[in-house]
Amino acid sequence: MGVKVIEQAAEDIRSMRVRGAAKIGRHAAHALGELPWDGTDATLDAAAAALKAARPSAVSLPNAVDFVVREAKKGPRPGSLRAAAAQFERHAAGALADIGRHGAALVREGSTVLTICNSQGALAPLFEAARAGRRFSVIALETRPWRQGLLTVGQLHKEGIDASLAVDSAAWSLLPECDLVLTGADSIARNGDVINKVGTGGLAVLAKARGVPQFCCAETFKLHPRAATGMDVPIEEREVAEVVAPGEIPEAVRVRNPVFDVTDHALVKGYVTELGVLSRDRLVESAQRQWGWS
Ligand code: RUB
Repeated sequence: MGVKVIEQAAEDIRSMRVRGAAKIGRHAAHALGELPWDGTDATLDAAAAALKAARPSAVSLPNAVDFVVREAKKGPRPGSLRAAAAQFERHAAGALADIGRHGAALVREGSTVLTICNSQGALAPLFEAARAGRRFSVIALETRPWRQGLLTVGQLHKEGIDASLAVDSAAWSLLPECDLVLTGADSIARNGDVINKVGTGGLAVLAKARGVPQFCCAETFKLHPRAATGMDVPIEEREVAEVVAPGEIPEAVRVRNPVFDVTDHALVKGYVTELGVLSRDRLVESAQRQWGWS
């Protein structure tokens, strides 16, 4: 049973039944909290390693796991594990609410916001601005191949926000109608480069060329303590079947399916975090202080 709860959580993350960087961090933390721990380092370290191996690009996963393991080992065993997991989960929920609060000021009355993929971090300011009574529109890019944009428009519609869906390649044509781009992050390197759903980096280039500011909305536990630049973060490449059905193209043709990309920090106007809307220097410094990284 002990290992089963970890194996199930790892499979949920690998299969994308649970997806989105913050959610996978929270899911892993929760699973650790459920582990009937015998109090030994070896059991906890094995569970942590299994969870961390589930997906490679979102540092929220190892950051969440490492936090829970570190705190659990400090406390009275084995009860400290559940408490550490709950602490991370509480922090993550609070951080998302704070991102909403800080980011809402960027969403102006009558404006149009473009977003990509399905990021709870990017949605939080939109929900908060709508709750404050502001009216605005959101365009969500479809986000091939998983089409997470459909989830985004569904969530926006439920909150009463005017939402449109567009294919990814329409970004250039639609950006002149937009005032702001909000994206999430799976990881943020120490130089401020953002690793997020594939298409985000190209969108940033287009937004810059169109003069539309792009902000990255992310909890500080998305900062990658070991990545100097975005190039140090492994980019997950997933199965062919996510892109084409069997028989749709000749078998000899290779299919590439990198699911994240790197946005150059120079293209990011600011980072909307639980600590406020930060410049990249403040982001790194604040995240290091918050999580005790050197
Ligand atoms: C999701 C994705 C999201 C970030 C941030 O990719 O790239 O933009 O994870 O999400 P996938 P959040 O669908 O492959 O997991 O702000 O919810 O943490």
